This record gives sequence, structure tokens and C-alpha cells, in this order.
Amino acid sequence: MTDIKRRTLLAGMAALPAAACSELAETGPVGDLFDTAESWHRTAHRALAKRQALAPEYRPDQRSPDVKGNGSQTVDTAEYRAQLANGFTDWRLEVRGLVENPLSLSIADLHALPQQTQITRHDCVEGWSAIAEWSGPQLSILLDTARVREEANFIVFRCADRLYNRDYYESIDMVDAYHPQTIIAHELNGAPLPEKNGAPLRMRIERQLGYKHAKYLTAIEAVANFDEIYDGKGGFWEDLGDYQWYAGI
Ligand SMILES: Nc1nc2c(c(=O)[nH]1)N[C@H]1C(S)=C(S)[C@@H](COP(=O)(O)O)O[C@H]1N2
Ligand SMILES: [Mo]
Repeated sequence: MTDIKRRTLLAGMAALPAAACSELAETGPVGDLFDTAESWHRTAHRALAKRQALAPEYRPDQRSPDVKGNGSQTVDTAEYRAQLANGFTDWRLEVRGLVENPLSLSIADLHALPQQTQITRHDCVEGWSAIAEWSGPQLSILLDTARVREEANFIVFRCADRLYNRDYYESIDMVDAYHPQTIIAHELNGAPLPEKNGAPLRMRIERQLGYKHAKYLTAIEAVANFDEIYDGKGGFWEDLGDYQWYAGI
């Protein structure tokens, strides 16, 4: 609840002796105020509950034969080639920005965390989907370990690749960041993430469309707003004006 809503609700209640509440709350102006705050709270709670709902999960036999590579299918640098050739032993994932305890993690560090496996459907805004099994630690574990500061409102994902001469990046709010199915995937269908699907690390944000699922992940950044980040709209496609920031499904 916002401070203004809370104050409005409390002021409405304090204006009356307790005994008068039940009669007046039905009809008078105080009742209207109380009803408004009540229904606001109910609506907000329902909206939040909807955002926190789980995405459907599928059986192994429902998996698609392949998940095609879309957008970038590799990172076109000598450094990435070298990393791919040596099994990404030098890849680092940073957790930084508005956090008390910045992290720099290797792929082995991510393997050492509790793992989650989920079979979900990827929906691309271009009109195709694919069901696949993804594994990796929950983003919430990293955020809790890094201790995200109170001022942070969004989580930004930085990627190694460029598309149309721009760095790919995306962002989500804290509801999706702490959603239990939001994971940093290092495996697809039980094997290390293929190059075309974002090796060695990519996001799975199961309540959002495909373009939010950042591939070739290099850093996770907690921010208050997007003012300092590229064109300030919170993502690669958003900056281009092609797709909306909120891509909930
Ligand atoms: N770094 C990066 N992440 C990305 C993209 C990209 O081009 N670069 N494309 C996005 C889009 S539009 C989709 S649909 C999915 C595609 O994931 P896939 O290649 O595993 O099918 O990745 C998303 N994440
Ligand atoms: Mo997409």
C-alpha cells in the first residue's frame, strides 16, 4: 500500500468512534472513503496475485523437437569464440548496481547453487512458441545473496551480443525478478545451453514474452530507473520503439 493510501484509510477510520463505524460505514461519506480504500486494496491485491501466478508446466513428452535460435544466434567476437571453445570456464556473471554485496560468479558457482528445472512454453512476439526444459538457479537466490537495496525498482540484464549495432539488454520489475520460475538457465533439455539459445547463460522469465529472456547474459544490475541506460526505455526493443516494456503473458 502507498503511504497516501494508508494515510487516507487510517484518517477515515480515526475520524469516528469505533461504535459508530458499523452504522456509518454503510452510507455516509466516511463509508465511501473506506469502501474506496477497501476496493483499491482488493483490486491491487488481485492484480499482484495474478502477476505472481505460476506459468503452466508441461510433461517431458510434450517438449518440442527443437528450440530455434531467434534474434542473435551467437556473439560475434573472438573472445566469445575462445570462451565457447574452452567450455566457458572464464565466463563471469556479475550482480551489481543497487546491491550491498556485488557478486562475480563463474558457471561453476552457479552450478553450486540449488537448481530448478521447469518445462515451460516460450512465446515469441513474432508468433511462434516452443516447449522446453530449462535448468538453473532462481534469480531470487542471487538477488538475496547480493542484498538488493531498498531504492532498486528494476533488474536489468546485460548481454554479450549486439544486434543492429546495439548492445542487447532487457529489464523486469521486482515482481518478475522474485517470481519463483524466474531462473538463470544454463541447461536446455538436460544439456548445456546451445550457442544459438544463449550459451552459457540466459534468463527464463516465464510470465513474459520471449524478448525479455536475455541470452548471453553477462550481468544482472539492480536500478532505480532507466535514465542512464541507453535510450532510457528499459530494453533493446523498447528503445527501438518496436515492443512494449511490459510483456506479460
Ligand atoms: N541477448 C539476446 N537475448 C535475446 C535475443 C537476442 O537477440 N539477444 N532475442 C530475444 C527474442 S526476440 C527471443 S524470442 C528469444 C529467443 O530465444 P531462443 O533463441 O532460445 O529461441 O531470445 C530473446 N533474448
Ligand atoms: Mo522473440
